[in-house]
Amino acid sequence: METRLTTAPIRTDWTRDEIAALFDLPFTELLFRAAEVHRAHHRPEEVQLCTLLSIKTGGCPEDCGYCSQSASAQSGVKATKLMDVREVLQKAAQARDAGSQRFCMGAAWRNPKDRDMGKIVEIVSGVRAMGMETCMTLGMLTPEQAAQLKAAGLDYYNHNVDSGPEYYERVVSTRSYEDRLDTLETVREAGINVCSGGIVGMGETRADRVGFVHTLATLERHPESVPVNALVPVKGTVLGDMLADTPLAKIDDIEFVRTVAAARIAMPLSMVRLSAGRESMSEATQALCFLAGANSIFTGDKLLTAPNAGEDEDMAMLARLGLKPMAGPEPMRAMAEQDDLASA
Ligand code: SAM
Ligand code: DTB
Ligand code: SF4
Repeated sequence: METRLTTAPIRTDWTRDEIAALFDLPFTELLFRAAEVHRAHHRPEEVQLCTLLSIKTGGCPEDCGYCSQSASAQSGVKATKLMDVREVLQKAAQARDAGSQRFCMGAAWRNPKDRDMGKIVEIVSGVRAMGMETCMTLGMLTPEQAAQLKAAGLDYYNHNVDSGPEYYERVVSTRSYEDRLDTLETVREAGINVCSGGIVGMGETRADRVGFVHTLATLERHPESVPVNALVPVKGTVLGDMLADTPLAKIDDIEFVRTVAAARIAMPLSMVRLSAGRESMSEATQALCFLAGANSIFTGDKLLTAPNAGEDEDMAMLARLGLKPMAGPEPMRAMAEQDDLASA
C-alpha cells in the first residue's frame, strides 16, 4: 500500500488542554482517531524492526531514578569500557541478518569525551555502510560533536525528555529539563534527525504524561522519532524499588496505549516507537499499540541491559497479527513534507 499524504496541517501550537482532551476521550474514540491519523501518513501494516546495543555500559555519573546504569543504582550492572569498533560492527551485521533495519547504540555517559569521538565516528560510518539506519544516544552534545556525528552520516540522535517537566525534576537531579531541550536543539541545528520520547509508568500522573506529549508536540519541529518506553522496573534503582513497594503505582496497559495514541495524533508524521517494556505486555496490548499508531519495535533478546523478546518470538507475533517488517525506507516523504510545511 502506498503512503497516503493528507493536507491536514502539522501543528506545533498544541495547548496542554488540547492534549489532555485527547487523553480524556473514550478509549475507543481515541484509538479510532489515532488509527485514522496513522493510516493517513504511514503504512499501517508495517512495523520497523530495530536492534539496540549498549556500546558502553554502566558507571554513569547521572542519577536517573529509572536507570540500571547509573553509578548511584545498586542494580549489579557491571561498568564496561567503550566497545571496539569491530565488535560493534559484528553485532550490527548479526542484527541486519536477523531482519533489523535500524541499529541503535547507547552509551552510559553524561556526555561523550572528545577522545571517544574518533571511535564513535568510525562506528557510525561502519554501520551505515552496511545499509542500516543508525541511531546513537550518548548524552549531552556540544555543537562540534554533533557536527562530527552528522559528517559521519548519523541518521538519528536519541535524547529523551522522559516525562513532563514537573515530574522530570523528581526523577533526575544531575541535569535539568532545559539541558535536555538544549541538546535536542544542538542536534536539530546540526541537521541530524531527532529521536526523543520518554518513559511511562514511573509513578507519574496523567497530567505528567500530558506534559510529556505536549513538550514534544510543541517543539519548533516535531522529533522525527518518538520512542514510548514502559518503565522496566529494575531492582536496585530508585523507581524499580519504589514500584516493587507500591505495586498499585504500576501504570495500566490502557493508559500506556492512550499515551501512544496521543503521541500519534499530536505528531502525525513522526515514527512512534513501542520501545522498552514489551516483556511485561500481552500481545493484545501490543496489538492495540500498533492500532494506536506505533510504527516500530526493538527486537533481539536484549535492550541495553534489560531482557527483551527475541526475533523469533517477534516474527511469530507479527505473523499472528498479519503485520510485516518494514522493508523499504521509513516514510521519508513524510519528513520532506514536514520540511515543506516548515518553510511555507
Ligand atoms: N545516557 C544517555 C541518555 O540518558 O541520554 C543514553 C542512554 S539512556 C539508557 C537511553 C534512554 O533509555 C533513557 O533516556 C531512558 O528514556 C531509557 N531508559 C533507561 N532505563 C530505562 C528503564 N529501566 N525502563 C525504560 N526506559 C529506560
Ligand atoms: C529509548 O527510548 N529506549 C531505548 C533507546 N531509546 C536507547 C533504551 C531502553 C532501555 C531499557 C532499559 C535497559 O535495557 O537498560
Ligand atoms: Fe546515565 Fe542515560 Fe542511564 Fe541516565 S539514562 S543514568 S544518563 S545511562
